[in-house]
Order: sequence, then structure tokens, then C-alpha cells
Amino acid sequence: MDPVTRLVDDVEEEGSRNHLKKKARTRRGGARREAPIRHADVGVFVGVGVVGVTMRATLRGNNGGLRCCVGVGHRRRSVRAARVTASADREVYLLDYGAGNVRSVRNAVAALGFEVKDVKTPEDLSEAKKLIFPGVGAYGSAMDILKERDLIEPLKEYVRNDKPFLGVCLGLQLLFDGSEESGGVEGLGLIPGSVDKFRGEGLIVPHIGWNLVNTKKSSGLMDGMEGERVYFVHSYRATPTEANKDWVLSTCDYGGEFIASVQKGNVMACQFHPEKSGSTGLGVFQRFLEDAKPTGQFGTALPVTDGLARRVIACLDVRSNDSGDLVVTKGDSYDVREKAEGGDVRNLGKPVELAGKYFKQGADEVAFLNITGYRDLPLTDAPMLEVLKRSSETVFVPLTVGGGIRDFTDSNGKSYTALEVATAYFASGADKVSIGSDAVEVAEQWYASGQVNTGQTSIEQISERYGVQAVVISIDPRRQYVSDPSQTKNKCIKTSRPGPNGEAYVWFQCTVKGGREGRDIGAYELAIAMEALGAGEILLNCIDEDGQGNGFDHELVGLVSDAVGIPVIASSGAGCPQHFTDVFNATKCSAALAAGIFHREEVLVSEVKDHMVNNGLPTRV
Ligand code: 1PR
Repeated sequence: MDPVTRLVDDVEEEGSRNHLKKKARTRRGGARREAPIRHADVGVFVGVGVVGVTMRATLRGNNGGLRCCVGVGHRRRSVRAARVTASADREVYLLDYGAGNVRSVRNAVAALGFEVKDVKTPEDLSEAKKLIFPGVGAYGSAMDILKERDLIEPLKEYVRNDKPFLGVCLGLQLLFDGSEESGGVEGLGLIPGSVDKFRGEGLIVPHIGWNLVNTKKSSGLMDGMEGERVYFVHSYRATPTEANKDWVLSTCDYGGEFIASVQKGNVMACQFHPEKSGSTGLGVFQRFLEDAKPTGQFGTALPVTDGLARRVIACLDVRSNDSGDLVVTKGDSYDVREKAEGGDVRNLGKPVELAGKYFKQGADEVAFLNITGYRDLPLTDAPMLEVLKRSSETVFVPLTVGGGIRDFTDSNGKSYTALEVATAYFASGADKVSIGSDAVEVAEQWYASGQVNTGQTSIEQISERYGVQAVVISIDPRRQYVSDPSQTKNKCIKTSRPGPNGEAYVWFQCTVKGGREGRDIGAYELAIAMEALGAGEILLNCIDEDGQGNGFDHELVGLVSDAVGIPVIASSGAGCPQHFTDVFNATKCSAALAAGIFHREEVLVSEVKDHMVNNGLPTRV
């Protein structure tokens, strides 16, 4: 059977809960359920069934070409695909130079029925008939690693020989003459032009999220993608010029036009991440792998200036319950135990299963927070790593993981750095790591030492190695009321919800260890320090609103999103779809996150998206 049609999964209507609750069946037949993951017996679960793949990828005739129908959950997409060569070689080489999450690329390629072979030596490149170069991390370190491995000349030769090549993200940027990143670095020099930082008054950088592209010419890679959003995450970009115009395949608009993909002959590259762009992105990989030919049908350039979708993120707070199973839990103001005395940790489901469910419902990202990570060492917390590995097999949108990312010394006196912990998470399938308690400690020291960047903090080290876009700061603030701003050194605002004694002002106190300890630093001050140290995004929780369903705290979200130029994710308090549109309209936040309403199935992610579309917000559907 054709490997693509093998991937087909019937997604069927089920029950009264409508078009959205679908039953997944794997290609082997029966539904596969997630086994409990325990700390004691991790190894048992390696290779055990995972949540059913529900990609729909069928090929049908269409005007002499083929029509590729790729769908996820209820959001079936029917896109005109380029002609596909049935006899394409089923092997592809991957140039993984060990920086960042390449697991998802491997998983996407495998899901499409191709075998991945690794480029380890320059000789491998001469063997390769098809090559994917998924560049992740910072430009400077990528070029350094390629140089150390003697891969620069063989790579240039491969491209000059017009052999099938697909670069992804940094894999596109490295083709250019050089980059402003890492203090100015020379690239492979195969495409004229330099890669520069996004700039613009009020522009939020990094450019993170789902944006629209304007295709400039027909190609096997991108024909049929008009109107589809793809996932970008980057701070630097190449722009179209007279010198590189014969390379430009598509552009995107974010503070001005930049290059979204290039193609000349068999050499192609995308600034966006196909492996993180759901079914649309898998279609891109599929067309590259299957040697798709241009159809002549491609998207007309739309005058899109606000194409970047507001993101909807599903969050899974994960911890062990009293029986040792790793479960998704959910608190009320961070209390995750049932109300009865001696109550158990609330168990709202299994992490891999729920992540798969939210992907199918259309979540733009999924976040896992290991809420007891502050007291465990994630490097020995294999279940969490296993959750990531298994989720990344079926969830083709970005995964963030947080909890316990800090320097750590174990009971044997062995020390681990936060960078090592983050590296383990990236290697297991995380695209971003989120840092909570450690960020507070770092910010306190940063202010105490006169706001000097030492290069030694977890935030600096991880963003230096993996890029700023990979570092999220999770803030756990609690409202503190004062009757006069002089009563605190932290940034206060006048509040529309006065305190218990009628206090008219509020500041948002940072906490550590899951809200157990308050510190004398506000969310505003923390966010500013983190941006200065190289964080790429703020995940802004709110202990007061967590689990309450009363809506996001607009005062908090407004304060922080006005203070920084990096994306802010509003979190805590969502109770209905309107709360999402409210926070997007009232503040500059780039994304909104919810947990409880999704876990309890009170609201589906897709219902939030529908509401956003109906209210005119740029939305990925
Ligand atoms: O401090 O680096 O080890 O990271 C620990 C991480 O775990 C932090 O990101 C911290 O936010 C999180 N965390 C710690 N304790 C809890 C808890 O709930 N007891 N959960 C916790 C954070 C908040 C959100 C939640 C939203 C949306 N949970 O993630 O999902 O509030 O909920 P809602 O839509 O139901 O209102 P470190």
C-alpha cells in the first residue's frame, strides 16, 4: 500500500459532542491508549502504543494532478497538491548537528513513510540523494559546528550540484551570505543577501506563531498552500532583493516583507517550520519527499499585513499522583488537591493522550509544566522526558516544557547545569523550555548587581545556545494591594478591583516553588530583566485567577505586555471563548493559554478559534 495512504486514519464523528470529538484509529486497527507513566517503571513504556495518529493524508486525482487531503481532527484540509512521483526514493538524509529539537522533523518524516539516515561525515553527503537540513539554534554556533565537522564545503557542493535539499528555519538562513546574529557571522554564501534582525516601532520580536505566506511562483513545494498559516519562530530574517529575486519562492509580512521560502531547481528552504505546522506543514514535507512537480496553481499574493494569528495554547500541568502515576492535574489558585481532607491530587487525564487531543482540536501549541519540578531533577525524571518523546510523535505543533530547569546538585554531589537540563528536554522533543523559579532568583541578582549580564545565568546560556525563541519565562504572580504606591519598590498600578481593605493600588508579586514562596519583585520587573537577559517569551500566569474561570487578569497582562517587546502569553482564568477575545482586544498579548476548561471539556479549543474568527481576530483554523 502507498505509504501515504497507510497514514490515513479515519476520523469519525462520535456522539453528541459533535463534529469535534473524533475517534482515532491507528493503521494497525484498534485504538491505542496511553499507558500510565510511572516514575518506577519508565522503561516498560518505551515502544508501547501511543495515541493514534490521526493525520489524514490521502491522494486523489485532480485535474490530471493529484489532490492531497491532509487533515487533523475536525479541521480537515483539502489542499491542491503538486503532482507526486509515485516511485520516489523512500530514504532521506538528515543533517542534525545537535542543536535544538530535530526529533519532530524525524517524526514527521517517519510519519510520511520515509526512512531517515543521518549525515555524520562529509562522505555521507556524497551518498545522500535527498537532504533535509533542519537548522535550529543560533547562527554562530550552527556555523561553528558545521566547520568543526568539516561539513561546510561538502554542503556547498551538494547545493551547487542541485541535489534535492530542504533547509528549515536556520537551514534557510545559513544559505545566505551571513547574519547579523551572533555579532555578525559569515554563512554558506549560496544566496545573495544578509540575515538581519526584525526591527520596527512596537514590533514584537521574536516573530512567533502562525502567519500567512504570499507565494511568488509555482513550485512543487508550496503549490496549493494559499490561505494556510504556517508556524514561524525567529528573530532574524532575510529580505527579498534584486540580487536574490530568482530564489524567492514566497514571502511573509511581519513589520515588512521577508523571505518565507526559497527555491531554485532542487534546492529549497523554508523560514517556517513544516514539522510544527500541523497538516499544512506535513504537506510541505510530503511534497519535497515525493518530488512533487509544480502544478502552475499557486496562491496569489494577498496584501496581508496582520496575518500573524493570535495563538491559543493548551496547558497541561503534570505531576505524579499519590499512586506514582504521572497525571495531568489542575489547581484552583495552584491548589491541585481535591477539597476533601487528605484529598488526592486531581487527575484530569494522561499527558500524551491529552496533548494529542488538543492538537486534533486545533491548539496552536501545547505546554507541559512539571509543577513539582522545583523539587525534582528533571534529568532523572525520565517520565517527563518520555511524555515529550511520545507526544512529539503525533503532535506536530510546538511543545513547551517547564519545571525544574535550573542548576542542580544531586544527593551524590554531582552537579548539573540548567543548560544540561534544557538540552535533555530539547533532545526529547521540546521546542521551548519554560523557566519559573530560577528566573526569579536570576532577576533578583541581576537587579542587585546593577543590571549586568554576566553570560552565566541559565537564561543567557540557554538562549545563547538555542536562540532566544527557545526560552520562555513562566511567571507565577499574586496580587498585592497597597493604598499608596510608595508602600512598595515594585511597579504599582491603580486597580479597578480594590483590595480587601479598599486599597486602590496593586502590584503583582512573583512567587517561586509553585506559589509557595513570595519574593519582593514584581512580574513587571521580572519581565524586564528576563527580556534584557535574552528570554524570548513570557508565560504570564496569575495565581489569583488560576482555575477560577472569571477571565484573564487584564490589568496584569496589560502591564507586562506593555513593558516588554517580546511575546506575552496570557494565562489563568479562562472560562469561556469570549475571555480569549477579551484579552486579545484589551491587551497586546500574543497568545492566550488555558487548562481547566479544556480538560473538563467545557470548551473545545476549536470553539475558542471559531469565536475568534467570528470576532475578526487573525486565527489559525
Ligand atoms: O519553578 O521552574 O520549577 O517551574 C514550575 C512550573 O510549574 C512553573 O511554570 C509554574 O507556573 C508551574 N506550577 C507550579 N505549581 C503549579 C500549581 O498549579 N500548583 N502550575 C504550577 C502553574 C498555571 C498554569 C495554568 C493556568 C491556566 N499552573 O499553567 O495552566 O493557570 O489554568 P486555567 O485555565 O485552568 O485557569 P519551575
